[in-house]
Amino acid sequence: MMKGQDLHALLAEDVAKVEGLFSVIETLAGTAVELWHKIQRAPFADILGSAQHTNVQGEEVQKLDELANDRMKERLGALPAVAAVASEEDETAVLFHSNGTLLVCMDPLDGSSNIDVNIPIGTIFSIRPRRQEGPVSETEFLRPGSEQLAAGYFMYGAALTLMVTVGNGTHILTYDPDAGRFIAHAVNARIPEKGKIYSVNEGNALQMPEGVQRYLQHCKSSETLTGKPYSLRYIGSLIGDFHRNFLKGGLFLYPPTASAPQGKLRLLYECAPMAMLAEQAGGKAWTGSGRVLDVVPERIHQRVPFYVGSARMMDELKTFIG
Ligand code: AHM
Ligand code: MG
Repeated sequence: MMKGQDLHALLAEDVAKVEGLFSVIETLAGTAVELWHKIQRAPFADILGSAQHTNVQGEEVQKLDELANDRMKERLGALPAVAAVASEEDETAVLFHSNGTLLVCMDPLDGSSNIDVNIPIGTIFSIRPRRQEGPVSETEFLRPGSEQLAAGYFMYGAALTLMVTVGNGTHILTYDPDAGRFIAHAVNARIPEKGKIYSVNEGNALQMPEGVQRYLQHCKSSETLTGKPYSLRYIGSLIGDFHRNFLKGGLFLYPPTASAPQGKLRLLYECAPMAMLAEQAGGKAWTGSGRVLDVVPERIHQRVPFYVGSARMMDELKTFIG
């Protein structure tokens, strides 16, 4: 694996072990390029704004949420390897091929509230193996994130970035529009052991557990790992917040709150993929009571409290809420 390689060359050796795996990653990438182009033209193409209904989670669906979900499912469903897709936008898993061997979880367009303001949004994905043959059912998704074969996200920002792991390191690629390919520029990327950023919706602080509130006070003190107050950075787009912290070092928190006792973020297609990317880069991901990748989901849209980022900052957090 080397800098400058395209997606296929970069992952070829690792994906060869699992039939159909690369076809899924390649299809996600092709659809992401299509969506990125659409997003750049969104203001003229009548795809900004609300679709005028709510999803299964009671959240307002944006037109781009729908477009991303439909295109991803159309293209994934055409692959024989894909048995089923669990999407944030669909109440139940969409079942495709009973001979398929792979399950895909996705948040087709994360950060919807930032669509209209041109702040990075993205697609998060997780690919899991099936553990049985024959007719596929939604319960097959209820397995821990430690079983993920691959995870990652596409970030639709000024550039189209892909962060991906297939269980052998985390890699960062950027789409080169001239070459029409994703090119690797950070192979086996590492999250700095510590940084100076904490990211949280601090407006909810008074609703958070007491230990988290004490940690947030600590972040503002000179007792931190840097000996100075940390900087608060939060844009409310998980991919953007995670990506910045991954590169610079930092900790992202979405704790439980009085109104959302399990936090807001969903295990299968938000937390577990981010946790795998972080762990593969030397970072840590925690629910407040255990490793994110060990949680066995009970429902496909299950939420978990989520803490992810630099290893030493996570250890520091654990002294407050462990
Ligand atoms: P979405 O999937 O409906 O877009 O919601 C997920 C987003 C994340 O990207 C982000 O981390 C979080 O919601 C922000 O939530 P809040 O506005 O409560 O801070
Ligand atoms: Mg989301």
